[in-house]
Formats: sequence, structure tokens, C-alpha cells
Amino acid sequence: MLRKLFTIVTIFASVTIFAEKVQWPPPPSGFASPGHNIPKGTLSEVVRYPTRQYNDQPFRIHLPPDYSDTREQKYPVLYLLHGIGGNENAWTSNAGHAEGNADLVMEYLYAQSDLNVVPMLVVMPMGSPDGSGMENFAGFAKFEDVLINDLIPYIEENYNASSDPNMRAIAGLSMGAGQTLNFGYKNPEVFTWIGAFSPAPNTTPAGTTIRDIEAVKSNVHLNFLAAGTAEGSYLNTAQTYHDYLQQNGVDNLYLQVEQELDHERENWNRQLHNFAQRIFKGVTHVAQREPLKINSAKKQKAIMVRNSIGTMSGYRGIQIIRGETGFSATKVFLLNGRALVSDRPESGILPSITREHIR
Ligand code: FER
Repeated sequence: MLRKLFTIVTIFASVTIFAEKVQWPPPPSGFASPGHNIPKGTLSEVVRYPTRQYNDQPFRIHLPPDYSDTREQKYPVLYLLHGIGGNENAWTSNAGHAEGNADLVMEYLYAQSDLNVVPMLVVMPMGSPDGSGMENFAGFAKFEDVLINDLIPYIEENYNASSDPNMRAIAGLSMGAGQTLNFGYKNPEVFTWIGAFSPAPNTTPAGTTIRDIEAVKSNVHLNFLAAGTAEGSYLNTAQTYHDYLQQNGVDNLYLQVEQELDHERENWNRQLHNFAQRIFKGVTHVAQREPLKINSAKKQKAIMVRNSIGTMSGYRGIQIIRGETGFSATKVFLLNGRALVSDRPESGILPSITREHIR
């Protein structure tokens, strides 16, 4: 009886601590407007990166004030995805009918010294690589492979960006929130901070997406869902996803409900404000951490990869982050295991992966 009571109390405590249905107040007015006396970051023009299947694809990137290409500590990266009618310009202020003002929201946040926001790169890509998403949504699904295997390696190669999964976040609005949930929870060894703002009703159910709930629990540092009370089916989608995570014991879980906000820019700017100030905190670099958990079903695959390592790249189960010529690489990580094998640039030699790395 006592034990039962203890269990109930424990469950109750963990629910109240972690699975909060939060009601953070709206940010101060001006949080998404140009600040006159605050340091500016750098918002790039459109940059194009090569993909294996879809030619060159566009993104824009926001660099924090004082970004340094040579800073020893590499920057964390937030991949920020747009809605169904958007493109690589949708999250930025000079886009006319912007869905959000990520550059201004970030600069405001950095200027609030009490918040200690971690300076980060915010990458805003086009999320439908063949443009077909508008007709049948299929294009948005194709972006998973492009994001993980083309864009992320490009960013880590061309900016002073960390390739530590603990330093990689994914977030988005509406259709981009659907992508965030579909890609993020399927790949919790790639993305470890997840934010879905007004997720689209066609988001794949959590029970279908999540392949390894234990990996989600051990890897993902922040599970953030949000929607406005005037949004109907989007709020319902956020609530349903939240409930699944909660029922399956996922903590660090938040559902932010915005009073009276609809499917609108103010809503998404607020969610970026709420999300970005909480990410990349409280984790040490992967080099100092235990390997990401990998379950036994996946171990076999990883070992197989090791045996064929000299002959391939982009193999399912392993990702070569910084390929040089041939199969030389500076960083390699198992898609299904805790990353990082070597931090040293080693020309011509792949760092060997041993059982140590995939336990
Ligand atoms: C839906 C599928 C996608 C839907 C909305 C979306 C309302 C996406 C909306 C957006 O990106 O703004 O069924 O129904």
C-alpha cells in the first residue's frame, strides 16, 4: 500500500515538474521588432548548398552578434522550418509577408543578459526540395533525407558549427512543425532539442514516428509543443502529441498554449522566443558524455557498418560528416548511436569504430 502511494506520489511529482502545460506570459512588446540599441547579428542572403538528388537548394542563416569563424568552441545550430506556403525567406524579417521574424527575435533574446541565451546559428532552409509539397505534401517528407545527409554536413563543413548532436536543435511552424516532429522523433540521435509550433494536422502520429522511445527519453533534452487557443486542429495536434509523450514517460516536456492566438506570426515569434532561450543549456560536449544509448536491435547494424566502413559513405547507420577526398573523414557518427568517434582531422584514415562507441 505504501509502495503504491509512493508510486502515485512519484508519478504526480514528475508530471507536475516536467510535463507542464505551461503558460509563459507573452514576451515584452517589441521582442520581434528591430531594436535600435542592441547588437545586431548577421542575416545572410540566400545561400545554396548541393544535394545528391535535388540540385542546389536554398537556405538563409542568422549568425549571432560577434560570431567568430575561428572560435574554439563550435556553435550550436537550430534548424528552423517554415510552413506550407513558405520558403527559405519565410522566417526572416525582410521577406515581406514573413511567417516569423527569427533574426529580430534572436537579437532581442541575446540582448536580455539575464536570459543567458546561448549564441547559435539559425539555419532556415527551403523545406520542400522538389517544390511538390504544395500540391500533395510529399515534398515536405523528402526533406528529411536532404536535411540530415546534405544540409547538416554542409553547415558543419562551412560554418563554425558543432557536429555534436547535443548541439543540434530542430523547430518549425505548422507544416515545418510537422516535419520537426516527424524527423526529430524519428532521429533522436541527430536532433536533441525539439520544438513544434502549431503542428499541422497531417503530422504523423507519435506512435508511428518514434522507433525507439528509450532513445527519445535519454537523448532529447527539450520536448516543446505549442499552439494558440484559436487554432483548433493545430492545438489538437500539439495536445495529442504531447499526451503521447507524457503517457510514454518522456520528461522535459512542455505544452505552451497561447491565449487567443491563431495561426499567425505573433504566435510563432513567441514560440521561437520561448524555445530558443531554453536550448543548448545544461549539457556538456559529447566528448565528455557517455555515448548515446543504442538499443540492442540496432547494435548489429552498427557493427555491420564498421565492417564495411572502408567502402561506403552515407550508409544507413553511419554518417560521414566531413568527407574529404576518398573516404577520409574528420568526424563520423553512428546514426543510431551516440556520435563522435574522433575530433581530429585525419586525412585518409577513418577513425575506427569499436564496440566501445556503440554500447
Ligand atoms: C493540413 C495539412 C497541412 C492542414 C494544414 C497544413 C489545416 C499546413 C499548414 C501550414 O503549414 O500553415 O491538413 O490543415
